[in-house]
Amino acid sequence: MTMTITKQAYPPALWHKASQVALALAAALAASAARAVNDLPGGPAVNQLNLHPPVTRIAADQIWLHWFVLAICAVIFVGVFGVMFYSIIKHRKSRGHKAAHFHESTTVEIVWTVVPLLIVILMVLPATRTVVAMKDTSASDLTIKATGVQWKWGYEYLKGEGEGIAFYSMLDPAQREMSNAGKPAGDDYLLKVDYPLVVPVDKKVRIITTANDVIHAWMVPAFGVKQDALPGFVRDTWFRAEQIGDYYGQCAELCGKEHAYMPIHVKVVSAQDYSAWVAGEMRKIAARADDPAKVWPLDELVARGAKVYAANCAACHQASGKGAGAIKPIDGAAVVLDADAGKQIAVLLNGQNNGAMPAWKQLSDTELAAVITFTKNQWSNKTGQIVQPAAVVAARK
Ligand code: HEC
Ligand SMILES: [Cu+2]
Repeated sequence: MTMTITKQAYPPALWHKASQVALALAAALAASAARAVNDLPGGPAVNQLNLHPPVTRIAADQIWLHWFVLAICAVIFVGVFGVMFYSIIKHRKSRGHKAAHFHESTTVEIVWTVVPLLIVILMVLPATRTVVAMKDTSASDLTIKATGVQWKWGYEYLKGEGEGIAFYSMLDPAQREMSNAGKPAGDDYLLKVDYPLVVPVDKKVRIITTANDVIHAWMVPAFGVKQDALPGFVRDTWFRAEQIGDYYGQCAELCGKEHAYMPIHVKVVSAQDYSAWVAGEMRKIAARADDPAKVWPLDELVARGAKVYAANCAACHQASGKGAGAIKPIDGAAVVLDADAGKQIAVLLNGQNNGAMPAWKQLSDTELAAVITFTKNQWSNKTGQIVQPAAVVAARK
């Protein structure tokens, strides 16, 4: 007996559901077609089929290997199937072909052992060179620890320019809202972070990976880098980005419900821009470390101020405090000797003479208090005055 399955064989509700799903799918497709999404430079491209454009030697080598092995596979494929179909068609029974009966052909056995071995060696040699290079994290200019945390990345600059900088890099909150609302927008959807990792161009950057909770993986396709981050272990990888730009990646190890929300954004900048960024971060660190409510003794404040002066003021006012030409001396200056410290605080916060003397707002309260106290007690300026950070805090308002 045959049974025909008709539409009525299913409960009508199911058909209804199915048609709804189909409709929703069609709507989603139409919506995604309508939404303009462009390639994200350094990130994914629309309808991307190939690997990411490489910005490191290693990534370029990987792509070369990929095509090299694929070409060998294609040649083998065509060769094997060519011989097979040729033999099947040419030597078919209907043509009266008689099968050969032989056993243990040494020649054939040697050929089918040696030829594949040669092919394997041909592929292994360049691949091994690249794998060894990928693992060689020695002699790096910069070492950064990347810690996978559910669900963000912690970065710590351990060695090299920027040592001491540390921050968390998380998905930009606006992206989260778009995702919650089901309204994706922008080419960097779910790839935008609050604080990108900043590195200099053409420098060897060693990334040490580890994790706090579960296994994550640090991956940036344009660098050809993907390294597991394991709790309780450290692993490392490296890259030397050869082009300034923004490069994107994602956690590449399923790590929980928000695995898709821990993107990686690496900003590759010029050496100068990197130094400027480091200087800015260092100032933030210094400002954070200093408690502006602290009351300092004179000698400590002067010692701290001497450093601030050497780093920021000596270039113009000279180590002697005597200035030069249009740069007024600080040694013996009325504003410095004045019993009202507020006058000098104002000069430093606002600058003077249309910026000929720059404003130093970006220094922390403690740094400003220190350098002012230093100038008030250095050279012939023996005022004995102490300016505490609290006075600078008050003057900023
Ligand atoms: C880019 C050069 C430059 C740097 C750097 C600089 N100054 Fe000046 N500073 C000047 C010039 C120029 C004047 C004189 C402005 C004027 O003509 O009134 C001046 C004036 C001053 C005065 C007022 C002197 C007076 O008699 O009016 C003080 C105080 C002072 N600087 C302190 C500092 C301190 C402290 C620093 C470091 C945090 C510093 N300056 C860094 C260029 C500089
Ligand atoms: Cu993860």
